[in-house]
Amino acid sequence: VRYPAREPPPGRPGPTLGPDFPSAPSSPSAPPVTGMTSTTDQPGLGAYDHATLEARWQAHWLANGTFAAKDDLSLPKSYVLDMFPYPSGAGLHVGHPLSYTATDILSRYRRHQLFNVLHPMGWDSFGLPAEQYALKTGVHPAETTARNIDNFRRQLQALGFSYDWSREVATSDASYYRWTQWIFLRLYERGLAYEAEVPVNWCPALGTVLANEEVIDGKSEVGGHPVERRPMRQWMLRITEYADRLLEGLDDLDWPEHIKALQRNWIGRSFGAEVDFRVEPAADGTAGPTLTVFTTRPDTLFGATYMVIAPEHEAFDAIVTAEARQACEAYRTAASHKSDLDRTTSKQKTGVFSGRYAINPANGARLPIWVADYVLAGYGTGAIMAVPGQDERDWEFASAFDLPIVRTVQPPDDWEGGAFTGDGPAIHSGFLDGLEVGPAKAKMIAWLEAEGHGKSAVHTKLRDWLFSRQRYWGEPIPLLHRADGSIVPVPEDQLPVTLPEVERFQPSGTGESPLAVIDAWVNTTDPHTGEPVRRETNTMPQWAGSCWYYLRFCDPTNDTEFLSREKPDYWLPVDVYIGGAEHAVLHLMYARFWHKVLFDAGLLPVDEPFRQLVCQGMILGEDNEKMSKSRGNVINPDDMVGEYGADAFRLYEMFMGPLTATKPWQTSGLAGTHRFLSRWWRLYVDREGNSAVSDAAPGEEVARGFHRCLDKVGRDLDAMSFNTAIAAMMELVNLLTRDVGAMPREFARDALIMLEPFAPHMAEELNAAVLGSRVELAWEPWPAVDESRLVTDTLEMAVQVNGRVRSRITVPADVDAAGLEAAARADERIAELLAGATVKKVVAVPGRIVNFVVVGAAD
Ligand code: ANZ
Repeated sequence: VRYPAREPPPGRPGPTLGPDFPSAPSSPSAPPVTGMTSTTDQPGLGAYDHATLEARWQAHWLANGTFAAKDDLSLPKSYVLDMFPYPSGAGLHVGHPLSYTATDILSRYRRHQLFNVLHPMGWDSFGLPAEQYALKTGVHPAETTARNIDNFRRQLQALGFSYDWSREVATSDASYYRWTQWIFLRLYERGLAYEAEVPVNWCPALGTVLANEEVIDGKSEVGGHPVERRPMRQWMLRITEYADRLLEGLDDLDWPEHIKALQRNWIGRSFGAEVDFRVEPAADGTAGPTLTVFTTRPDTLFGATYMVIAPEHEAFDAIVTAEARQACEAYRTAASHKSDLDRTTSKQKTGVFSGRYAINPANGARLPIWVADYVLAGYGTGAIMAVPGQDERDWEFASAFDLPIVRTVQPPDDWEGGAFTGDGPAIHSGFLDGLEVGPAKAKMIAWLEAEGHGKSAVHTKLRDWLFSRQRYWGEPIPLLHRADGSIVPVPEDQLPVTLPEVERFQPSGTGESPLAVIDAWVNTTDPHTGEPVRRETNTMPQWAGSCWYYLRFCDPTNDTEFLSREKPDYWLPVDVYIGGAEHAVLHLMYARFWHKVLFDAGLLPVDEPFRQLVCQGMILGEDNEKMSKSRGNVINPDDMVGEYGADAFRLYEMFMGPLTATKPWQTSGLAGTHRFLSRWWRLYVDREGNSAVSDAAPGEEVARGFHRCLDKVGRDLDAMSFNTAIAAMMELVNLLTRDVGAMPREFARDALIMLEPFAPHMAEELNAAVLGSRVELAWEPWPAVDESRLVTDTLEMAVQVNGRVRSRITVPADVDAAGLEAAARADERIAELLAGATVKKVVAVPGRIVNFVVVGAAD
């Protein structure tokens, strides 16, 4: 028995089905069960009528709160979470229900395993589109958002998802963002929120700051106006302080390796050295500054042939000569129009000579210093030693500007390429010559430190998180600015700081948030002194609300604390989190960061939020292309559910292929799962609309078929292999249809429990209407597998010792070599023969031969 039957959780409702539910037809003459068409003969009295029965069960589940998680915190728990959606105006597309069906099946399965399941849903409802729509139409974002949420909820409910709707939250509700603001204050008081001047995307023509996604090729998405980078006062979150913890925490998580790799990459910790270069004195004799570079390849120092500073480097003025100034400044302005991504990915290297030289500490060579934008101000020290022999970017630059190239690592003989970035012995490198890269690095670092020219260093790519937005539709940052420039947090008992009701969402024109011009909101009094203060007018990014929604689901209606103590102790961590790989970096990183901060503040029991992560694949259009309005290949789930039913739709989405695979939609496949369900129905209901369940004892083949299927479905659910589980149920239906043409009563109810996670409406309907059960299946225990029925066919084999047959054994037909040898050794007669002998060799080929070659065998 794979699933020990447990007592049902205490406090479970007893029989729950009301009088509006069909009862069992007691005999073939009983009136036909409802939910079936009964007026015509075609498609047949008692045909599967998905629309009626799905609507009835959905209404029942909602009215009864069937899937509400229990408050009994002594039960074993399972927290199954979806990435909650942004409620867009377009409604659900078929990609959403892919992961939602997977989590729903898991949740239902876990309930059958008698876990107390938390399966919640909510809305990531702050965000740009609602605000952009408001700008165009004047409709308040709150209004559009509420409408979209209603539509999303309706669509999800029409798919029969077993969410605990009593826990629904929306990040744009003041009752929710009150606590988002409260968490911000925790970050602020821990010194993790600070103000800084940071470049933003400023569009002079629109008079507003744009989000990265509103900038396309350096122009505003709306109107195509030029966008420039301009420093503005911003709130930052010090995520870099958590870089090490965010890296280390990954090791123990049950997450896809490629997602972990993306996170590691994003954090980007590099080991190397900082090297100091003396810049030659200026023409007038003033001493030159010291230029410090960060390099991951200190072993290549002898190959440095020029240097580069980022255009924004702080020593720009001290280095650039009078003659070069004009060209360098023009270059710097041009660079301010480019994004970091453009700067680092462009193959076309650009730059301007600064007019100055620095001295290579290893060999005294004079290195020209260039200003070039492929070096970023925000990484390392903002300056590099360029080693074109070993670095591709430097090779491209040196080739473009005719700078010398010296190889300091010996490439293989057949090497024809440019920069050689691989391993090999050092050459042209003085005291490093002959050493491989690793030892050469170590030796160079020791030399730099001994000579006072540098030190070993670690740098991290991760930058602090730019946390403020100049937007209306977001959480106001709960801080107050005093006239003297100091900042006071809004006292906790004055949270939430709600958004003011306004009619206009136009940008302020100054780059500040639209909130900045609402004087009645901005001007308020200091809670401590009563003096006038100004509210912070920046709002939080959309990421803020999604950083902690999974926490709020543990205790969603608590209005005295962000969470009680015992609820997160019980529910955390999330056991399974399913969502799109597009969130691999930002959302998952930010949520982990907040989680760790709250953990450090003693507010949470565990320091990682999501134990297991699964990323679903993408659903393409029938033409194998990404679904998009412009291609006209978008499938609307409402249409599909209307025609084939929610159960068939759910089955199809899971049957398309492995959850994590990308696969094309095919409506014909949906027709196929609908046909499968109709055949399943026919095993319970005959063409007259009466029960088809057979009281005859099932034959051995049928019994084996059922238990094998049940066993496989359980194993596949454990492995989230939904498509193969469905395939097994299809085989079972084939077997039953062929052999019996009916469902044997012995398995009738268990088969419905097995089907319920996948096609819950039909399973519940057949249980109530045909089997006459007054207890719904939702929380019933998963049926026990009869192991004795799992044994596959057997095989009789002769066992030889030194080539003579000595015994015969019976083994499972699918035995492997090791199993075969073990079975042979376990045979009494063989064991006796081997006892006094030394086995020299064993030949074991299942189905062919098993022979022990021994010396000193007793006969
Ligand atoms: C010399 C060198 C020789 C380098 C060589 C690489 C290979 P990661 O691994 O990504 O950390 N670098 C340092 N600061 C930079 C900046 N602000 N903008 C652009 N590039 C910068 O990369 C570290 C390497 O990237 C550093 O090591 C430096 O080039 C460059 F054969 O120094 B290297």
